[in-house]
Amino acid sequence: MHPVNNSGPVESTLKRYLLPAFALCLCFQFPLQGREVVLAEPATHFTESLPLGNGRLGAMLFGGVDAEKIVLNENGMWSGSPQNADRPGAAEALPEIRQLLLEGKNAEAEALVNKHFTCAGKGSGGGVGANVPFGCYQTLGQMYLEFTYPSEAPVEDYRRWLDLETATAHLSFLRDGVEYRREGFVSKPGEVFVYRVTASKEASLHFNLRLDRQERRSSEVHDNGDLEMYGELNNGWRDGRGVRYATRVRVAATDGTVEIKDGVISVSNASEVVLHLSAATDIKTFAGRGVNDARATARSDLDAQAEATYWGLRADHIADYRAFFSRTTLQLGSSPAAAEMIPPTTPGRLQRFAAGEPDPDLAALYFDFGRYLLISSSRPGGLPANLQGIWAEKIQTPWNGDWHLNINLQMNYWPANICNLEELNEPLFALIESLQEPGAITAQTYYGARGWVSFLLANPWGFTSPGESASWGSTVSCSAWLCQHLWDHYLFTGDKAFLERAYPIMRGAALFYLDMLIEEPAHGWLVTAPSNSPENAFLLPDGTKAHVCMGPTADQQLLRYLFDACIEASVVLGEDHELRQELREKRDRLAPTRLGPDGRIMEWLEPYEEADPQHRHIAHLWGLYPGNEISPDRTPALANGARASLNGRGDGGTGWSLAFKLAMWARLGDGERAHKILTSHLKPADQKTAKQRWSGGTYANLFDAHPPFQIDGNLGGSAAIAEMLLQSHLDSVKLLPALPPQWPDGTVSGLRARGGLEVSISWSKGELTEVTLVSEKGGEFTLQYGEARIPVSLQELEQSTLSVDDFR
Ligand code: FUC
Repeated sequence: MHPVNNSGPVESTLKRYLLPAFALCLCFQFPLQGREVVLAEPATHFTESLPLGNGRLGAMLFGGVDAEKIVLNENGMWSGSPQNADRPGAAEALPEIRQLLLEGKNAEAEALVNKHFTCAGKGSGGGVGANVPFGCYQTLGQMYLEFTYPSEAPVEDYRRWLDLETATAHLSFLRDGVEYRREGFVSKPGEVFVYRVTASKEASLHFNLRLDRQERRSSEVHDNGDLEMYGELNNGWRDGRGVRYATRVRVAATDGTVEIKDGVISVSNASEVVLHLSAATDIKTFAGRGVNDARATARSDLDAQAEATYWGLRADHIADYRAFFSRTTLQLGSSPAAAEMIPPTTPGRLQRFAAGEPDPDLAALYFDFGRYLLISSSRPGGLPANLQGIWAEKIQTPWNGDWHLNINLQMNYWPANICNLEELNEPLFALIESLQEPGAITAQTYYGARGWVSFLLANPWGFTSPGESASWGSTVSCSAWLCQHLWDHYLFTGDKAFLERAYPIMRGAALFYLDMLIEEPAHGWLVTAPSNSPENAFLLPDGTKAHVCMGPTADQQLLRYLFDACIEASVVLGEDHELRQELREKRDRLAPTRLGPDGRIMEWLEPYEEADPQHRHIAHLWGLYPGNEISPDRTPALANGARASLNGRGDGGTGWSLAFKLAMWARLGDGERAHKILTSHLKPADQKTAKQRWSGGTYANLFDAHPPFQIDGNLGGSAAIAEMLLQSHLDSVKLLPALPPQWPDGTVSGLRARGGLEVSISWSKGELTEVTLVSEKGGEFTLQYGEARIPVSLQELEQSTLSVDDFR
């Protein structure tokens, strides 16, 4: 065993503080960069607003001087309702579909899938489902504050910023010598949005406040001065009676005069106003939480804070938030571009970075912004972060703001474990759990199979049926992909109690695939059928375009992972001896990942030509990331194939596609190429011109552009940056596996590696200087830096520091 500098066990209560403290020491080496998203103008669009959230309740602040618009969100704002969308008798079509596939008649098979093997009813409504039973995640509404000022003098020193260290949004400006300030946060402990407006001179604040929503709203002014807006969303059926919501705002403190008339709260002659806003819906979350009476809850949430002071609420909020945020820090050195700019606005930095000016700290800011977004949009007991997290400005959110299961939802949760935010997985796990029951009916109806399955679309109403079009809705491996998160969480945490909960879900998913696999004639391999390779089309030898196929590579990799995971889990838990044999036998017969004649990874069982060679989806490289069957270390030929595939697909793409490519280049150990993709990922996206193009980029407020805004690219981006610094998907903990030359000096603290390790690394001139490990449960680990591998043995809660010399 290599000698290491063990500093002995640490108290578990101290553990959470130890690594941030370590990081703080290193900040003397690298001056701490502010963690702020900064803008110098009011927002004209929500992609310039400052988003706040406590996982459930959200707000986006626009910062207008005369009119402040705050878009409100609550993550239960879902139209739609439960429905049975499984197509009766679908299984009768299965033999013919399969026969056509076996005969190579994919286009004919696809026609049958479209006719008999899609969902019944309107499905997602073509992604525009606000008024069909599938439903749509939608905005709660808007709060407007319309100000009048004692002076019309010009506005000076306007600045607004989102402080990621405290999850607070700020705005300040001067007018006629008076300093006006606004500050807001959404408190998890207090379950309210708190907004404070001040002026440095007495009696200078005057505004009217109102609530609004595009549809389905009623308002009421209450005797105690509260303003309430409430309503009922469309359930998608004739009676239209769906989720009920309410939001309520109260002037909690002011030294001014408050009047309420005609649905408007008027505040005048104040120097300080504190507002509290609550919101509730009567939806039930997958964790079984929810309220029966949204209006009563909105009121009681405000009443519960009646005695709370602004500073008390603020302190509790910051403590709650920092318990997550401060677990990890990343410093990538100073940023000349940022330092020169006064004020250093975020859109300005994005522009200068795109123009080629180095700004390593921008990557660190982006990394932190993703962690911020996950903490603010996914909390235990709530619903999972959707396509826009919790932030939606319209009734009809793009793609219904739902949970897409062929990359998007999973990508949202990529940072959870590696970025030390493991509890935030809980809403995802609760969703997966909830899919078993409806998914078992889907499995039976379409395949006559045991177990459960879910296809691409998920909503709060238990939708597990295929989508309404074969081209995207027939991917059959989405539930396997979900299960990867269960097993990987166990690998990260070693939490056996969690595995006991997760294994039956994984097992149910595996049973479905065990029953539905068929043998393909050319090699006798077992393959899924029918399915497709996420959203890509291929050309048949006669030039016909088709999507539906058997055994797309993505499915095969996902099933191999799932079967392996179930085999291992059943060993850990000492269960299912017989099933394990069946899994082993069928696992070994799954079609392997292969190289095509052109040296790329084959996306399909046949070396078809892609209809769109630069298609954004790259799930046939899933085995490289987030899976682990392709790696430069163990399968160098396949890794070369993956490289060729990525080169073929090109370095462009939608936001999430760029994040995916970033993670893949990190896994290929190519820091320089990863940095190139990151540069594309961070290129400024223009709300006005980029709308129709699928070109990726980053908006002024750092929201990821698909376009439109889609949060997966943010969250996947953070995970991929972490993956450039630390990897643990094979048999070692790899330090700085894809460090780009643009980040010569830096520190990262509190990342997590599989096996319950917390890892902090510092480096200088592109070389590791020190690594500190804290082991949660103890164990044997192999640390790898470059080619050097050293074994490390740690006791429970033991901390150990190694220097670069230990690797020489
Ligand atoms: C899938 C992707 C799109 C988009 C949508 C929400 O359909 O192919 O790019 O991310 O989900």
